[in-house]
Amino acid sequence: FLADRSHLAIVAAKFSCGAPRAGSEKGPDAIIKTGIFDNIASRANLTLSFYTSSQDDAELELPSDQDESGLKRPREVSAAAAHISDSVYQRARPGNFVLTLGGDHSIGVGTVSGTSKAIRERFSGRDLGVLWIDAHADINTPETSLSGRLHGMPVAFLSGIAKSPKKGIFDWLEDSHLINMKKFVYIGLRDVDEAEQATIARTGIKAFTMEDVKRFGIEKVMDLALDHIDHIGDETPIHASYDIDSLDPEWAPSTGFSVASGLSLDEGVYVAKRLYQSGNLIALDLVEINPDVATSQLNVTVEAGCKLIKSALGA
Ligand code: HAR
Ligand code: MN
Ligand code: MN
Ligand code: MN
Repeated sequence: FLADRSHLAIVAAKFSCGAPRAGSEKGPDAIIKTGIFDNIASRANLTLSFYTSSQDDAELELPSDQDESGLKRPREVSAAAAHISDSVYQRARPGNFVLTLGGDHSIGVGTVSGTSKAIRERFSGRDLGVLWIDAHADINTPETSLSGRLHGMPVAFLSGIAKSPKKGIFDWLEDSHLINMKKFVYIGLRDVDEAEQATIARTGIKAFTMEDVKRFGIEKVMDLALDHIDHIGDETPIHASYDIDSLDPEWAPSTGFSVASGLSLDEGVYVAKRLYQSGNLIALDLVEINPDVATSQLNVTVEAGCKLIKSALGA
């Protein structure tokens, strides 16, 4: 196994500044409150460490939340992501498995850049593989985004397709943070903006839409996805960034951008199990659970999230 599975570093990323509506900053506590980690630790003989990074944390000193360059709250989001990036890097560098609980998906700029840098150092220059499981492609740039919201852009910044538009806005991203898009795969797409579709087609990014899942079945899609990331079988380390809205709204109603016809919970769990079985999973994000949306069914969403986490950890 590429990560030390006897220690789990949990990062609670309590941020929602990258999304149009607040609430997902309460996602981490909704998961932690279930007691899932006590169960996992006692059953799997695992030690845990928790780290919380919050937008209310005075220590963070987030800059003011003004809109700029067509972006909503870019300095806040950039500063938070930089902080997360370093937190994840510090934990992944010695070989811990890092689980980050979001938060909106703008924190993905932080999590994936952190493991990317750590993996390059741990394995002398190796590239990270990334599985992005999401209804959305999150690959808008400041120029193409119709919303200006940064949770719709993390993949663009991680790939270098989007550049820092200004000093203080994602100018902390170094080459070692960026990912090789040849080792990047989407699963679950079904709400992709026109400009995003053009970017995916132009750059040849591997994408399995929900149509593909329906046509080929999730088993075949995972075969192809894992094979794409690791086609020479040299054990490419994998970071999975799991947006809960990849699941069908039936299983994940409490999220900001539900899209119909998503993954069933069984399919979502299968994805997580295959990641565990690959032996190459070194980090997992679970993002976009929003306790303020469909609050009466929050337990359904949280239960689904817990199943995904447990499956990816082999618990
Ligand atoms: N594509 C739209 C935009 O850029 C909506 C993005 C919504 N993103 C998430 N995360 N919920 O996947 O604004
Ligand atoms: Mn997303
Ligand atoms: Mn999404
Ligand atoms: Mn193979």
